[in-house]
Amino acid sequence: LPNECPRTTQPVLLPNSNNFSMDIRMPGVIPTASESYLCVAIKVPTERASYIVDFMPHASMDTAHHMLLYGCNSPASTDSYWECGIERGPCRYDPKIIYAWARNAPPTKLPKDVGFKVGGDTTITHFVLQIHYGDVNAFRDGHRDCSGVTLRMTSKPQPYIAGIYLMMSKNTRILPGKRVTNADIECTYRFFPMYPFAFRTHTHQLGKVVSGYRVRDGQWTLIGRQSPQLPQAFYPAQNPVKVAYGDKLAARCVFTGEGKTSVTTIGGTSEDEMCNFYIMYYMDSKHAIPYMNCVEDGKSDLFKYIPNEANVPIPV
Ligand code: IYT
Ligand code: CU
Repeated sequence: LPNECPRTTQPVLLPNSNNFSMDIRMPGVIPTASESYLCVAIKVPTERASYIVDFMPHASMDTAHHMLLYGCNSPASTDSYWECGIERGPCRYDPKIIYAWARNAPPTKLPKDVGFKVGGDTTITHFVLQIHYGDVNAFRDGHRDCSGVTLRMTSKPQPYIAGIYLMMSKNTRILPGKRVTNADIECTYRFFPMYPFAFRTHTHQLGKVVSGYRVRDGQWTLIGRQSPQLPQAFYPAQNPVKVAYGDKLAARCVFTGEGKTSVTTIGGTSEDEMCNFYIMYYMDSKHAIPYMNCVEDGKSDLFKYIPNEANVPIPV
């Protein structure tokens, strides 16, 4: 029945086990403008910690362009759903991306014994699902959208904890007409080992290719390289690297200013740009850190040695 959505549910317990599932859905919405973003929040059970071990997306391919799942302390609204584009985001502060679905991209699978920890002593008390709707003409027939994601969860502590390492540029300026502008990001890793298993790239219109590497003893090992014009999901890491204390993490976004008549800077609108390389990793639960950021500009002497593939646009 097109106008009856399964309701966003509180945890559904499976008998005699630590396992349960949470269904996070749009509550039967009709987006009114094309390219709009809608968000819905649901409380995480917080009495004790739990672990997300699998994602099962349910998205209507004809209307949902992409879905992002965030964890946060405080959703940006208490409404049953809200517009969460540029003015109001998914969370009041500090959103943490957990999952991405994009049309025509393969599903993200967590490795065995790996879970995202939420609730309990973590700062994640709510999930917020954000859906970007494309062409809303598909809603002219009056049907309602219930796209979302079902999380398979367990209260059983997992041996490895999943996390996200976000690399982003703050200072990039793309000059109009200039064929190539690189945004380079670089940080030295100073924590217990992490094991990347998936990556996601994000730019707006001007991004051509985004690549991320581990650099150790002058040797560059690719974690992932993708066109940000392809569906912006998490893709499997291209090499099974271990990132250890003292390694460098380096990322490059290649932009073009061709066809532009004004300078483009980093910002939230589609007229601005972003340069993001996300690494999804796991760490031993004994000393796991669930979120890390790197916003340092890359130093040119390191990037002199970046493999040439990082400069080669991916045809789309
Ligand atoms: C300025 C910028 O690059 N913003 C990115 C990265 C970002 C994500 C999160 C920055 C912060 C965050 O808390 I989560 I501070 C950005 O907004 N990226 C979008 C989504 O918001 C995640 C994207 O699609 O990657
Ligand atoms: Cu962006």
